[in-house]
Amino acid sequence: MKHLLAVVVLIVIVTLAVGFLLNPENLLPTLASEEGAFVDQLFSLYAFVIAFFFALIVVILLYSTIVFRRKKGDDKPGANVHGNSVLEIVWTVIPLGIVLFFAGLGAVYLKDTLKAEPDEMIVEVTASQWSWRFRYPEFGISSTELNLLNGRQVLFVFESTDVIHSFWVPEFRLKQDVVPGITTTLRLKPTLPGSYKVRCAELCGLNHAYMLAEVTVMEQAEFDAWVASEIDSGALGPPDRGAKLAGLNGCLACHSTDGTRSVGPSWRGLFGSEEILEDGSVVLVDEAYLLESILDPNLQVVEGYRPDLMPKVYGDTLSQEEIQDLIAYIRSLEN
Ligand code: HEC
Ligand SMILES: [Cu+2]
Repeated sequence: MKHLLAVVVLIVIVTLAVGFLLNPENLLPTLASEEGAFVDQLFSLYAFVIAFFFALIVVILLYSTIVFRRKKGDDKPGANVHGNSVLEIVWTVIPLGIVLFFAGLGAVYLKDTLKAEPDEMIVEVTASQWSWRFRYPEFGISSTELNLLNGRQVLFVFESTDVIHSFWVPEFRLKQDVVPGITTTLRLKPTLPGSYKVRCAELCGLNHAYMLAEVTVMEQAEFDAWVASEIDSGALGPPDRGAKLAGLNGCLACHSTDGTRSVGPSWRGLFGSEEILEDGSVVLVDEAYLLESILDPNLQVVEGYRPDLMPKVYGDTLSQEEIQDLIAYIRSLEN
């Protein structure tokens, strides 16, 4: 009886201590979405169940090893135990109950996170190796930044142009795979103004670790000002339009504009320079060469870079005009 009491007290203490250490408030970044609150509640419940089983096993193990260790001179064999049906039933039924309880709770929370609100804002997300693009059909604008309104639910509609990516903003907690060939969705309601980052959570190739996008949760006035400035940028000249297109089409995920080498050659000082190709020949970078490099990247591969990395889709996905704007932009980076 004395031992049982000691063990129970120790189990309670260890459960509370470990449960507290595993608390999501200590482990996860700040919470910035309504749906994320369910995730955190589940997490802290799990943490206490995990802590309890940890305590149950480790306390009994250590207590028995220390308190019931063999006394000096005691050479008798130990008691021969053949099994205990009551104990076996108990340790089957209780965990089963716990698992079923969590399954039920998970279903209830999942239903809540999928619930649509009438004024939700739609954001169409396109993921490519290795960049994110966001289209806001309500305002007719596209951006490489994800700007959201504090307190307004968003319906994300995801598409991938190449491989599987995964949309994840740790502060929002929820995560959604972005799969080529199908459309996936996710609902979220941001609840805390601030700056966060989208991180790709599915290994998607060479620059996966750099597949980030800025997220800003803002109030109405700031959001309206941003929408207005994006709409104004429709009146830009060709090089500035090209600069925007380079971001929106993911070119900048592989090409720098400051001279640093990335997955592909930098665009700084490219125009008018002489480029050495894989077959040893030398070409002058003029408009015709740029056009060809964009439409058919494998025709002339730059020495020291891998062929087949640059997408071959731009002839289909970009208009003539857009390609001319991009060329104008690369040209403007002449020196
Ligand atoms: C996934 C990475 C990736 C993306 C995205 C990408 N490129 Fe490239 N690009 C490369 C690589 C690698 C090379 C070098 C190999 C070659 O010549 O094909 C290259 C080469 C080029 C060249 C020739 C550069 C030189 O030094 O001669 C141009 C021009 C170019 N890309 C334009 C673009 C434009 C415009 C876009 C966006 C519409 C784009 N690229 C998107 C990887 C990429
Ligand atoms: Cu990715």
